Amino acid sequence: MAERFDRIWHNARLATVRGDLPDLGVIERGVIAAREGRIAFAGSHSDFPSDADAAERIDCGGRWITPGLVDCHTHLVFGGNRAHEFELRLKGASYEEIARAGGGIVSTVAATRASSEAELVAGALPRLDALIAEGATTVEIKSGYGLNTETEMRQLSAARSVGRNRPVGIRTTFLGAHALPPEADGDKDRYIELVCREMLPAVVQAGLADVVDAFMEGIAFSKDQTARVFRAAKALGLPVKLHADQLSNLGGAALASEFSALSADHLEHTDEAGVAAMARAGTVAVLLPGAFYFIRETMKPPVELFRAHGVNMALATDCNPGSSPLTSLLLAMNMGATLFRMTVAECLAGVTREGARALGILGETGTLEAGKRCDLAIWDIERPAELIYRMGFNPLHRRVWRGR
Ligand code: DI6
Ligand code: FE
Repeated sequence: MAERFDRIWHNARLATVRGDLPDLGVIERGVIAAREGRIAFAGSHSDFPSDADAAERIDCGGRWITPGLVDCHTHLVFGGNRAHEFELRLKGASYEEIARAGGGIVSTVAATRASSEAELVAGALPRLDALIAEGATTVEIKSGYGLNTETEMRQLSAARSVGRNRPVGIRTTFLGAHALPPEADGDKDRYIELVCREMLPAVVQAGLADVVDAFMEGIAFSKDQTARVFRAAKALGLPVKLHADQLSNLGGAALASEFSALSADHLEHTDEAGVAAMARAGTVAVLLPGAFYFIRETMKPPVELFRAHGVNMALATDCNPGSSPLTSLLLAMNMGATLFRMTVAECLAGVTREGARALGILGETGTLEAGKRCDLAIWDIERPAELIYRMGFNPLHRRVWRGR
């Protein structure tokens, strides 16, 4: 009996991004076959059964297929925006002056607290649509603009809701330890207590978070405070990740590794000891060139050291209203190459396989392999480098999410 599939894509070139194949794991005359939303076959035309049967056959006309893209670090759900603050900064105002005048992260917290869940969803959908239009099939969304139990939960609930409104996989991350809310009166320890004792258990109880994140930085939380959040997360059975060493080297990469974090993110100021710790723990380095560009950072993440120590690198948008109002993974790849000197293969793996690894879902998506969800991006290009080299151009032909 001929093998039966729901859908077959043939006459395609595959960049499988499989970890066991060199570079992009290219298969020149490739076929993908899907059954019940999963990849049943991804390989060479010559290995595909010639009598295979399918409800639908799609001739890709020689186009390239990559895994659907994964944006593994976003703050996509928030109230308002900070365009006005951007204008003030262009006129010479400093970040501090703006913060003192009620701007900065606190203004986004105020706008988020003042937004209903429906308003948060309505604001986030156009940003999510921009990512989807470029082939994203999985997007991570963090809380962290509520900073009280009720609003953190509303933000996460809105994140889950945008996922029900669009054909895309959403992973949610609780980032209660993002900043100190104004009502905390400068008492960071007391706020962290609230995060660990009240917010985190409530969020977990409601099933609203897949992972726990924190912002470890001079302007945010200390190593000790971050460790308290991580211990609370581990006690509740959740994996962790960290905004680490973005503006200064406080040993964030090493702390994240101590807790076997899925990823440590930003990492502009990480030193070799931090990189070595990440390598030992298998923690992914999530690089965020949009934030590097937008805040005009000059310190680059230690890409050479990540390579030398065998630390996997992901790329993401860090979409947020303050430091990276970016909704393009294609542009994030271009910036990863241009600003950080990542190779084409590293950039593409960064928004597919490594993004999935950074979310702990590499078994489900991120490469073209039998058994994984059939999440594909089909591109009108002649070679994969085109995805990275052009700026502001979208060559997506079709996107496939779970086989459709
Ligand atoms: N790092 C950042 O760059 C953003 N958050 C973080 O942890 C800034 C967020 C904002 O300014 O709204
Ligand atoms: Fe971030």
